[in-house]
Amino acid sequence: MKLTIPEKEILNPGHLACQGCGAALAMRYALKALGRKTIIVLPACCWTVIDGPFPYSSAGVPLFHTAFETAASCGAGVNAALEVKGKNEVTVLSWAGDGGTMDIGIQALSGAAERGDNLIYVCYDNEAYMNTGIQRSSSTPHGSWTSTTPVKAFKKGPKKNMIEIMAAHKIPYSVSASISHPEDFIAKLQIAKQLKGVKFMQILSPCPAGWKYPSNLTVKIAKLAIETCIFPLYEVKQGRYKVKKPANKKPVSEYLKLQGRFRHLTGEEIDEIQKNTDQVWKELLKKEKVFG
Ligand SMILES: Cc1ncc(C[n+]2csc(CCOP(=O)(O)OP(=O)(O)O)c2C)c(N)n1
Ligand code: SF4
Repeated sequence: MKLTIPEKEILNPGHLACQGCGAALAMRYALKALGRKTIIVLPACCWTVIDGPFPYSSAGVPLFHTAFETAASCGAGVNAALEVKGKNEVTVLSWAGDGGTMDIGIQALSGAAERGDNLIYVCYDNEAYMNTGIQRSSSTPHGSWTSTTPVKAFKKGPKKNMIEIMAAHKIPYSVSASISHPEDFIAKLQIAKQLKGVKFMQILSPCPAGWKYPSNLTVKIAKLAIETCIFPLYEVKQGRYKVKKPANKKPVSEYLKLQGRFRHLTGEEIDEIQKNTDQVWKELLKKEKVFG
């Protein structure tokens, strides 16, 4: 059988992620897309642990551990140093969780985008601060349990829309991706590699520990997120929108019911989530029509 993604493995076995970790799969695919001439800049997050202790790094490429809020500025600095040395063939990949991106790292990321620094920034989105015990982030979706939004006071309000925030900076490429769609993910990173400036990508990375589901369901859940349009797959390239439409749009309940973090939701609350999802989806399709 011919593989549809690069065969070569760069991420080594023996990493320290939980079984079924979407973020580990995301990195495996990212390295297949970008190749060995990559330097990863990593702030505090689950991936700080996943890579393993020196000298047993699993990433298979140089990896710079930096402070929580500095993934973008540190990536920009590494890239500037590479440019001075004339090493233009090396890709800098800032790789951070949703907490390190949408909350604590947003200032550095906005600054890098405004300056036009050259880097690929991937936010692996597991929708909470997983590394320190499943605290809510601004990417936690409405209705979700977390350790800081317990069942009676579950997370209220939508996820922060980081793709639109980054697109508003007029960067060349702001996109979503999913570990359930590796060809799409890899193709998007290969496009990002060719463009100058900050290229932003948010990849949905299900987390069995934090989302409370059996570890064999990771890919299924990621796929359902796309099929229900609760996490739309789309790109904004040079201001132009392109949206992937599922063949059969499924009800959000199919996505929610597999995850313990949504177990407390009533039928009415699920209907509300469905209504909001449909509204956001409609708005996105409208943007594609006008700016496609
Ligand atoms: C300034 C600062 N505050 C808090 C911490 C503690 N800390 C380390 S990892 C982490 C959670 C990271 O969450 P996220 O970025 O979403 O990545 P994930 O753990 O989900 O992979 C926190 C709060 C820190 N290292 N630095
Ligand atoms: S807590 Fe979640 S994101 Fe972190 S390593 Fe485990 S499965 Fe992956």
